[in-house]
Amino acid sequence: MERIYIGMGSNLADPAEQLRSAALALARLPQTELVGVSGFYQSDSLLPGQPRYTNAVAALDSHLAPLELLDALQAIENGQGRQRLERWGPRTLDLDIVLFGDRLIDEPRLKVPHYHLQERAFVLYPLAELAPADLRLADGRTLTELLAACPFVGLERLPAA
Ligand code: A4P
Ligand code: MG
Repeated sequence: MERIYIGMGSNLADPAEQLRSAALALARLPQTELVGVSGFYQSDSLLPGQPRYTNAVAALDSHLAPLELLDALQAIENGQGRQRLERWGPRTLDLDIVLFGDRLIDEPRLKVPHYHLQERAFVLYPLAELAPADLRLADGRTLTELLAACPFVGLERLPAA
């Protein structure tokens, strides 16, 4: 059983509802328990000309292997109407494996920790609601250090629905 953090993002078709549906789908995964879901945060898209994003992080305890989990996440994305028309295009749902226990994974289909974790406030701040502050990445940095280097700028925490 390993503690896994999933980054969730949506900027189409009622993003908050997309994230709530995704959390229900995560809770139904086999060999997996949904431990928690952070609050929802809105921010501008990193790419200009796209609608604002709503992001959150979910914590799971799971016996699934990393690639089994990736397959399951992609099935959930597809089930919620994700269309991959262009890389980084707007999307109904994006599910990224942010952390998988303390594993370092470097496979063609899966890089963990997620490559942009340290520069993305919309992942770090929701993650901090669920993870211990002394959580340590494989490279030795703690979550507290990552937060200190990534200001809470441009993020808006939405009131609980
Ligand atoms: N992949 C590799 N590592 C992972 C991982 N740790 N978790 C591979 C999930 N997938 C991983 O992803 C492309 C491929 O990455 C997958 O097939 C998988 O094998 P994708 O979801 O199909 O494509 P994408 O999401 O367009 O690319 P990517 O690189 O995941 O985009 P990002 O980095 O997620 O950026 N602005 C705000 N405010 N909030 C956002 O959430 N997101 C993006 C998209 C841009 N701007 C944003 C946000
Ligand atoms: Mg993605």
